[in-house]
Amino acid sequence: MKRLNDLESYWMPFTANRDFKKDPRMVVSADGMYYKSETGKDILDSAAGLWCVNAGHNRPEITSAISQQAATLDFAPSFQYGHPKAFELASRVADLFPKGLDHVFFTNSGSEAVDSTLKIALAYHRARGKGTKTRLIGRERGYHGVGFGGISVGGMPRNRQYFGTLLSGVDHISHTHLPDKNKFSKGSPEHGDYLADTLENIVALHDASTIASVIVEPIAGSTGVLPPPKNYLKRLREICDKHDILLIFDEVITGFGRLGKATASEYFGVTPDIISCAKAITNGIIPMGAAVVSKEIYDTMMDEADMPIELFHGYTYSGHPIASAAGLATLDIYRDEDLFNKAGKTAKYLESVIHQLKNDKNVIDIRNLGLVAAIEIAPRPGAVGARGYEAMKKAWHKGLMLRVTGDTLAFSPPLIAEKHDIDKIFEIVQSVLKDLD
Ligand code: PXG
Repeated sequence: MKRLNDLESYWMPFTANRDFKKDPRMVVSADGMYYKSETGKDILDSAAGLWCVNAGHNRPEITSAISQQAATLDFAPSFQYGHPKAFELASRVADLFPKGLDHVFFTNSGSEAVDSTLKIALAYHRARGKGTKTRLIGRERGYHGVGFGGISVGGMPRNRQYFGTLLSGVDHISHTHLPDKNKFSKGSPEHGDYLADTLENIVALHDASTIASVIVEPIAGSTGVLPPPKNYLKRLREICDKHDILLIFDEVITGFGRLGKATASEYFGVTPDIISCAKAITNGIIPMGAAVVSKEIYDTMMDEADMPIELFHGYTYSGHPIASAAGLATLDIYRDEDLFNKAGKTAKYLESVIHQLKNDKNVIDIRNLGLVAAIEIAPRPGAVGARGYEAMKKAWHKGLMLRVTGDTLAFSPPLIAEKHDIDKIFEIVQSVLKDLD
């Protein structure tokens, strides 16, 4: 007979299930910069949960907005009916995002946001009489969630290789990781802007008349924190303009302050045609994502697409009332506490602290931009990822929640982090590195 709650029933996502269940890392509460483990231990959060709790944990403003909303309007059908908070949140997001990106399509996750951007790109070209523009271009080492659209344009082999033939008509530009030239760069590396030109090769191969869009993360996160080379994104924008290709920035990680501005687009001064976002839009408290599109795209769809429904796409929970209430309360906190600017300042401190680990055991590269940073450690011969995985487990036992991807330790602390929190994170990391063979 099955025992209740023996940990077996839950199939955990992107997790070594068998190993976890032998020695679970279970959290039961959270406040500010800290989680509390099942055994009552404080666990410092160096990852804002999974890059989403930007205002820190347990914000009473958000929890009370949620409970009030739940008691007032628990659910509203998202198709053909509306409720005010979704409209209000859309206006607030449009206001924060770059000028010209002013229409918001709500989803429930980053993966759905990404797939929505791709579908909108295709529908837009078709609506404007350019229905041959159907190819979707991504980038090697890109992470765009786990939907079939996202893994097709994504470029992380293990996220693709088990899942069949994926979408057809997809191609990838080159990744931007040049460790030989750019090792231990602070911020955007010097070398590699020319890699944007690999889009020209793809245009030469397929012809621009068949290409709908290019999607990139402004700074690649899950693949190991790869800030874009200086001038790279501008160059990519120029090539897209030249060939009438939509540029999509996947800002699921960078949206809402991670680089010290509302968006990475604003930080880099490069405006795409569509942005996907999620995570910190509600401070991670409740699932929500969005595709934020240009006026040109929205107006074209309104004027040229089918009547009366212009886009045959949407989710039961698009713009859910409780997520919308959480989003509004979250954006109030970001504004009232000036958290994006605070993050920009803390980023400088983080940069100075993390690069002091340059000569620590096994460290082969350090990368950072905004409140995103990474330490890459040498893989064990024949066991890529093993050392990183052990680092994560050791960090847990020393009171630190640490994200690892392969042998890269990735840091994305909540934007409320103070200098002493950054110091503590890297004290623990240093002691973990010492203990790793
Ligand atoms: N795009 C990007 C750029 C992401 O980083 C997604 C899409 C998908 O979002 P959802 O909400 O469907 O998971 C993401 C998600 C990590 C890590 O530590 C990163 C993500 C998720 C979980 C872990 O690298 N990013």
